[in-house]
Amino acid sequence: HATQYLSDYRPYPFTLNSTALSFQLAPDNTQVTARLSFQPRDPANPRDLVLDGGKGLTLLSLTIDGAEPAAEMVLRQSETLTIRAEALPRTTFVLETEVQIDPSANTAFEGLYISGGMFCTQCEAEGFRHITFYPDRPDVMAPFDVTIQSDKPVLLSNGNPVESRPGMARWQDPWPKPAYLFALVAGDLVAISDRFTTMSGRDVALNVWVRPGDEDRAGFAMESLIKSMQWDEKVYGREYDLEVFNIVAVDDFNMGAMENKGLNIFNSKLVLASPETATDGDYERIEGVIAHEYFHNWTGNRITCRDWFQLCLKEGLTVYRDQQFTADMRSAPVKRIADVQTLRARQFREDQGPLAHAVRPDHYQEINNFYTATVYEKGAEVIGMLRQLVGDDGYRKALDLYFDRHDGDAATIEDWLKVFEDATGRDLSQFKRWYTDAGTPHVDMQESWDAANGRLTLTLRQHTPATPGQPEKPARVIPVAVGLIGPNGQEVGKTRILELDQPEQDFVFDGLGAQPVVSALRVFSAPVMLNRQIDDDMRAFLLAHDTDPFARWEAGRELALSALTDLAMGKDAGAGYVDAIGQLAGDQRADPAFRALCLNMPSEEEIATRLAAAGTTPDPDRIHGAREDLGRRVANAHAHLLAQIYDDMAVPGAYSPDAEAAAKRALRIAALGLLNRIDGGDRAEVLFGTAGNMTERMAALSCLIRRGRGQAALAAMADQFASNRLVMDKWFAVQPMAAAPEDAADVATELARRSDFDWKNPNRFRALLGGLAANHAGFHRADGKGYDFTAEWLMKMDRANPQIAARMSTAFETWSRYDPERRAKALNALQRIADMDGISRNLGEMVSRMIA
Ligand code: BAL
Ligand code: ZN
Repeated sequence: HATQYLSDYRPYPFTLNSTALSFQLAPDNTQVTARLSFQPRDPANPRDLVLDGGKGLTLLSLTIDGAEPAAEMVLRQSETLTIRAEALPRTTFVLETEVQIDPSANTAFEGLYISGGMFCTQCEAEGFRHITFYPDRPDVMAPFDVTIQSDKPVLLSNGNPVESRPGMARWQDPWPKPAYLFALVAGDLVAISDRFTTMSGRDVALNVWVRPGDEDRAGFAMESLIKSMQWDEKVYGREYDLEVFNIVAVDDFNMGAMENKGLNIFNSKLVLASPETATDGDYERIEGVIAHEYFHNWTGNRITCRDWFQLCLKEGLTVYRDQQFTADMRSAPVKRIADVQTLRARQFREDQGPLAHAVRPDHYQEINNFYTATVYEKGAEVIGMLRQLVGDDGYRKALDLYFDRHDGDAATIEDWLKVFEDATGRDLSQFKRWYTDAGTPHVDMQESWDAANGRLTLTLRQHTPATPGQPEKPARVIPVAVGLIGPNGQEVGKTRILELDQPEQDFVFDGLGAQPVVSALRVFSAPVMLNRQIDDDMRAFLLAHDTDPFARWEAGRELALSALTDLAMGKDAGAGYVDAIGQLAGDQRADPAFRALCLNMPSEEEIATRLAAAGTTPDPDRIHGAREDLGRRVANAHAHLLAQIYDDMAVPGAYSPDAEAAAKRALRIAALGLLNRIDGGDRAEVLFGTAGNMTERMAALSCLIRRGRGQAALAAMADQFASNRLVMDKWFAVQPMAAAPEDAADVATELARRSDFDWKNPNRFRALLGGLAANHAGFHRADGKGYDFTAEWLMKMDRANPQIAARMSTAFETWSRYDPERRAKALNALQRIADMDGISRNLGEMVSRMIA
């Protein structure tokens, strides 16, 4: 499979003035007519017209300005259609093609496909080429005019509706857009509707379209949309720009959701919610993803990407924006801590292994493999750093300039950095390394205290380990936010941002009366691993006194991680953590959400990542044992307090997904998880039977499974929710996830035999395989059963849906950090995948990178 390089970018030799599409929908025989008005960019230098077009397209007819070209002027290859320059006019011409496609055979869910009887599309990144022949690249933009003929009652596309009668609808999108933002939906749908008046007084019709019967679960999505529209006007000055905004929920969807212009398509799990079926986490994700897709209207659609190497231009920025939104809607410190946890669990893990890549990669085989935590989450972190370096005013000026200067453009990271340089005068050439260089920097901090002069010197050193293809990493500019806390627990001075831009640098703090405790990397000011000399007493001091909520949480985290890594290596540890966590748990002044975050111990995966970063081979079974042991000790030491918390945090009355009630439930569940280690599962059993919301029921179910007494609850849930796919996805996921490590792979194997393991549905597949992968010691079972089960299913899925197979193959991304026996078994499984006949470009690239 050919590798694409950023350095090979060339503009398309034609401009596309307009795109008119006409669809005659039928499940196995849809006809698509495309009328494309092209203009050669350089008439003096005639060029072939090369269009993308997948294997599934059958060309029925082709004309240029109404006439058929000679047969030898048209060349069909497996993924392209070329029309020779000799057959093309030197000025504007219209190419008209008619193709036939088979949506009912489309199990890859790229292009036009059918989900539950409804036609729908997914075109990002390169799905449009499976609909018709087209220059399927983000820098070719045109206004679209779309006619749909179908017997389905609801027919939707991008833009504004201009004509509609039974069996037919026509839509026009005046905003030039690339093909990846095209969408079409045709189905038997119902809407919940509302209206929004924009800041300049324009009236917008809002609809959330769902299957009949799901209307009562769509209200929260609509509320979230309206909040998003208000927020983007207030915070970024961005106004919506069409007469309608449609959201459609679809059961079979490869991604979470998609920002098609004016017609966002969502995985139904990110739209549908009711207290009986959705958890607090689901509600928060729905709010965040509705916002994310809406925010793309400006950061992604009005300003799009020149090429797919620039994916982080829209994704990093839009994630940054949705994180700000959630921080404003809920608790900013809690959101920040949660985002750091996600970053470490997914992105640090990615950066540590064979799949490490830059935020802006410079080569790929299959772009769908680069919708990663690095592009998205680290891409957002990079923007957070930029903001710290230029300040809030500088950030606002730069963003205003970005929207002014690049509206309507297909832009690059160079364009993005230039607006910051022009708006603030700051040179960002060194900062750009955050975009071009992969890997998580390690920052070492040393303190030296000069009592005679009241002077503290911090020596910071940076080093970034090699990543595939990038052996040497020059120093970057790293903003390290530092605060000082006096021995009495009082803050000394303000938080300072130290700009570390050399391999090693000293930073001096003068005029200090006594040696302070350093609070380092406040707000997690840079996505780095910080190593410092610090003992448990200092950590406990910071956990008690730090005024920066992130740093305070981090101190507790570090206490836990140092205890857990020591225990996993057979050392005696944990006494300091057990004491400190009891004090924090009982601190009534602290926000319940914050206390919950502190009570949740680091995951086994996180412990493994920490050990590997320190050069120790992680042993999954010992890590599991260490975590169980420490949890039991916390529960025994603070049984009374935890029981009190469990009782006090019960939220009376009707369920509400608001942040305050969710925080109480989070703390209650954290206490339950600890108590469950010493009460045999009795509390969980009561809670499962009485809880009026899915948040507590799922927590109780997970606890019961952990105690080996989940059977009755599982049966009851399957009975009650057999026809609710989203709840059954949770049911499939929780079993391998909460199973004892020695049972997890067998549990997954049994579940895969069930008739309702509808594996071609991406959510169901992700539930089962993701559930097993989330059970660290279960997936890495010493006999290789977890690896074999996963490999078999990846190979099966690859034949139906290569994107999903490739995405889920990341279960293996850390394989090389384990012991030789596990490594041999994992490699063997990966090798079997690599050797499979007809492996897709998606899975083929992932596996070859992992075993390189
Ligand atoms: N653009 C793909 C889905 C998302 O990031 O919004
Ligand atoms: Zn996005």
